[in-house]
Amino acid sequence: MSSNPQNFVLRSTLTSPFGRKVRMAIDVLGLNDRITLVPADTLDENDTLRQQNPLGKMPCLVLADGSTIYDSGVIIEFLADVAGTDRLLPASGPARFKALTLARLADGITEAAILVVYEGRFRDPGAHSERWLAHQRGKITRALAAFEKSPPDPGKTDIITIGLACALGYLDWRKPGEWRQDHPRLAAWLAAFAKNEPAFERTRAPAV
Ligand SMILES: N[C@@H](CCC(=O)N[C@@H](CS)C(=O)NCC(=O)O)C(=O)O
Repeated sequence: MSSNPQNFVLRSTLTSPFGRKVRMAIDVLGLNDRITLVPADTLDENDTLRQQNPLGKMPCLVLADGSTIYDSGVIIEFLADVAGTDRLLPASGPARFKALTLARLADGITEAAILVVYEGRFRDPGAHSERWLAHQRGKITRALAAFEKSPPDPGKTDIITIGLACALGYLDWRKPGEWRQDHPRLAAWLAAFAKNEPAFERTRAPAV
């Protein structure tokens, strides 16, 4: 490790599920001392987030030279590289691409859940599109079914389990739809994972 390690700024709220993925990775990789969390407001057009990430999305990692890295999966790969480990993602080969694909599947649950939540947040109640909501809920249901059929190892913390735990944590928190009843293996998986990986509880959004 370099004698003068670089520090970083993470733009994210404590409530962002994608931000939680990165905060979990930071914790697991032992990088807490090198990262300062600076909250972002995605709705504020004057927030520098929009210069740091033209998409205006968090999380966004700001390096010492002002350059930025996004999105959450890329940030996690970068931080694992900084920490000099491939424990979160195999370095190469079929296992790497299998892991990246499953990690994207988990992220897709969060993405669809966010769109369901945003429908309620951005549109007036009378303007909600049930068709659109059902379309997003279908993605969540199918992805949950895939993980229910074949849950990852709850004893392992990696890019898949971090993403899946944050997705399920977000479903529990924002409740875009009930998931526990129809996915008992996944509910048991989350409990086992949370027991094994304390970073999950440590990164839980604070109660409001
Ligand atoms: N694919 C992105 C998704 C990030 C994302 O959707 N973040 C949400 C907050 S959890 C956001 O910034 N939403 C504001 C917006 O979409 O304008 C990632 O993995 O980082």
